Amino acid sequence: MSNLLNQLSECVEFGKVNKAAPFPPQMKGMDGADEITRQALDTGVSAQDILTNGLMPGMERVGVKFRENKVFVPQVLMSAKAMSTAMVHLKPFFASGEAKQKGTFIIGTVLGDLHDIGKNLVAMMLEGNGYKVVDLGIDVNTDKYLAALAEHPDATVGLSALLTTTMANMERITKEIKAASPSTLVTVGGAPVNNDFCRKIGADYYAPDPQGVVEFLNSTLAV
Ligand code: B1M
Repeated sequence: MSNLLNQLSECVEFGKVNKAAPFPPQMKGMDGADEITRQALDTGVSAQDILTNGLMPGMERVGVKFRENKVFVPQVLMSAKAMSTAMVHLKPFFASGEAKQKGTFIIGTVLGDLHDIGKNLVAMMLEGNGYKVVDLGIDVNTDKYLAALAEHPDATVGLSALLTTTMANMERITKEIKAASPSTLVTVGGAPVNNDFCRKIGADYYAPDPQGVVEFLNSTLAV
């Protein structure tokens, strides 16, 4: 069983989606996340075990390598694809409550901002690390965040901004979320954002990269 989980970690780490996938070249012809997840379920490994001890360690290694500039956006996207291919098989178990997720994270790119590549990476990395992600997309106003919070009151909220001009919206949305729901943790990120700005606008945490968000949530929320 641990052999299958190790193989699965490697599929996520190196972005091996399925047997037919030519990427990465060194794993050509080998089973990928798709086949190995099915084999693991067929041999009785629980969805929880597959997520916690197979997929998540692989995604964590990718997050660290990405932070250290040892891999780049395309590799992370392939890892996320391998991860989501595996998750298709696991979702029915999570939906049934048989397997637990670590917490819920609501994420969106703020009003006026259409950049979503970084936001998507954060979302993928969190899913890969066992969190339920509610992705509100781009150009997200306060009402949408608050509507999502009404559905998921214990969630942490993440705001992404890539434009200096939309940092003002990040500030306004953070303040409006905090006014409506003072106990909600708000994390912020994106190229023009930094720790000083985070403090100035009253957000709780600034993460420079997806792994930073994962580590923050692991240290504050994880059960
Ligand atoms: Co735009 N754009 N863009 N753009 N774009 C930038 C951001 C810009 C720096 C380019 C430049 O001029 N050099 C510049 C902003 C300048 C500024 O504000 N100071 C810019 C501009 C000006 C514009 C337009 C205004 C251009 C125009 O129309 N005149 C326009 C604005 C549209 C709008 O949003 N309203 C625009 C449009 C676009 C495209 C649509 C063409 C496209 C976006 C496509 C898409 O996202 N689907 C685009 C792109 C691709 C870029 C660049 C080239 C790349 C951005 C990117 O995806 N980077 C960018 C220049 C550059 O960065 N080289 C640029 C890769 C991504 C992985 O990084 O998003 O930083 P990033 O995410 C990182 C971290 O920031 C962090 O994690 C990620 C991984 O490390 N992170 C978080 C992000 N969100 C986080 C949230 C967190 C934590 C971490 O917690 C919640």
